[in-house]
Amino acid sequence: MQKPLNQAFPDRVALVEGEANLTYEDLEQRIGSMASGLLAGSSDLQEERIAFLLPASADYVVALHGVWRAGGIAVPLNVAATESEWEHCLSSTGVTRVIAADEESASISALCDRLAISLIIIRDCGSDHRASFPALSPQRRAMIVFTSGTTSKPKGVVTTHGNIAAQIATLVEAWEWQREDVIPLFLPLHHVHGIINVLSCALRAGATVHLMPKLDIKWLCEQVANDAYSLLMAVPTIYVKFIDYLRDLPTEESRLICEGFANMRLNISGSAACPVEVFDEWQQLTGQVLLERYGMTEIGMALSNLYRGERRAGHVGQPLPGVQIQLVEESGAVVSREGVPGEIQVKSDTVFLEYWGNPDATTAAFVEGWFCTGDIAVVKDGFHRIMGRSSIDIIKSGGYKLSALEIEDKLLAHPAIAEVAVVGVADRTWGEAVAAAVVLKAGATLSLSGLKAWCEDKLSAYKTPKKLVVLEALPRNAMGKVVKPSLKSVF
Ligand code: MCA
Ligand code: AMP
Repeated sequence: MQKPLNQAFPDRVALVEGEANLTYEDLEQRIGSMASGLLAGSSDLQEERIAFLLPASADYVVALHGVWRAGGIAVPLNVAATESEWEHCLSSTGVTRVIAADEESASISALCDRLAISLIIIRDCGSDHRASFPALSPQRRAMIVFTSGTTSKPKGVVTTHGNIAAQIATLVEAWEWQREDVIPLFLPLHHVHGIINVLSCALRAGATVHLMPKLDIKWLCEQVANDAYSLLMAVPTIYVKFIDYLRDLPTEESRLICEGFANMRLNISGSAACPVEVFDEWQQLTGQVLLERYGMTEIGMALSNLYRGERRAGHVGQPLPGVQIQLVEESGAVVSREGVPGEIQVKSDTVFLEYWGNPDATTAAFVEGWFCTGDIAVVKDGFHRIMGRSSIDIIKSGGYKLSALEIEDKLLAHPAIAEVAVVGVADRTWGEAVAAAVVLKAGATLSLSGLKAWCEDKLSAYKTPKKLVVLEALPRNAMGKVVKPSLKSVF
């Protein structure tokens, strides 16, 4: 198993944060100090769950690798989540310590007190007394990332050190990561896209990551015009935002930025379907042929268009190195010819170990060793095309996977709402936008802005409905179940 941090080029810059540069050597030092501090005299954290609430920063990287090196399980938290969302992550995984930055610590300290979890400020974590670190087998649990699904509460996806090493290795090989690469990181660091595809691949390759706590299109474009980056990885929503920004600029300014994009070696899109119009517009503007790939929190990346070879619009390509894929029809038969749709099932070292504390869900997710993704695909000329998901209750908005059931659960507590059904409706920017159909209690009224304000401390902002319709009754079938496909047309 390869080490997650490249140690062959100590003098190279690993991280750029604002004006500060951290070399691989600096980073190594800080991680050693962090791991020693966390161990505090013990020899192995023995899979203790340690969460961290840190924006994209060198501190985040130090905490992640510090926990790993000391033998703990890293639980990265969404910095923009609400207290009840954090509570679920912390309680369901038995987290014992939370590492936070000064700024974030105030927002989580009451919760930590209530749950009897110790809250440590990152600058107080390190130790000058260098410990010896445990040897970590590939089977050891390394990380828990939360993913929404067909249950109302997100599930904790456990990956091992071996899974993570395999997820990184397949991408470093397929996309030819090099130590000369420079990549901006603006994606959230509580999901695989940001953690593995960008941060971890770069640090494995000895490349440089420019960390930014938030997406800033204008600033990024200025950097691109100066040829600051060789790689870009983003969700389709971000490409739409770039396109809109570039189209609004004076021609000469836009041309300079587009040239910067053209000079990069690779632009990748994933986490949600990239519409063909976005693929085409990006190529027209920048000359870059987007490389689209397909993945999931439970499996890392599984399918990808070729770095060297055809990249087909609207398709996610072929299995990555070391990843086995089969499509399975509803009957359970494995699809044996092109053009027949089936559920994507995956077998690979990249596939997660388990849902934390949820053996039933783990068992249900596998059939004969194959992980069942719930995504339906079809193959044409060897290229996979994603056709949809088996569950209408999963919504993909701006790359985030949202559970309609989780949102319904929260909205039902609203004093004006008697019944609610949430669906995702097609949206140019977000891919799918969260839309809520409600039946109100007698005499009650409700506006979209009122609903959004009420949701503020209950749901992360990106989960709150962008559309609201009030109905006399929800469309239901003979069994009394809401007919969600017909509801979509209401919006
Ligand atoms: C922000 N808003 C959103 C979303 N993001 N609404 C719906 N869906 C979203 N994804 C809303 C906010 O609530 C706010 O609403 C308004 O947009 C502005 O918020 P802001 O934070 O300023 O927006 P932004 O910075 O432009 O964020 C958009 C974003 C972000 C950068 C596209 O959503 C993002 O980082 N998405 C990527 C998520 C990701 O990495 N997913 C990977 C998971 P209001 O104005 O009403 O308050 S999938 C994965 O990991 C698998 C393995 C895979 O295949 O990659
Ligand atoms: P998550 O559970 O947040 O990791 O999201 C994984 C899901 O995102 C997959 O199961 C797919 O439904 C979707 N997804 C990821 N990449 C793509 C893609 N390129 N095209 C379509 N859907 C995608």
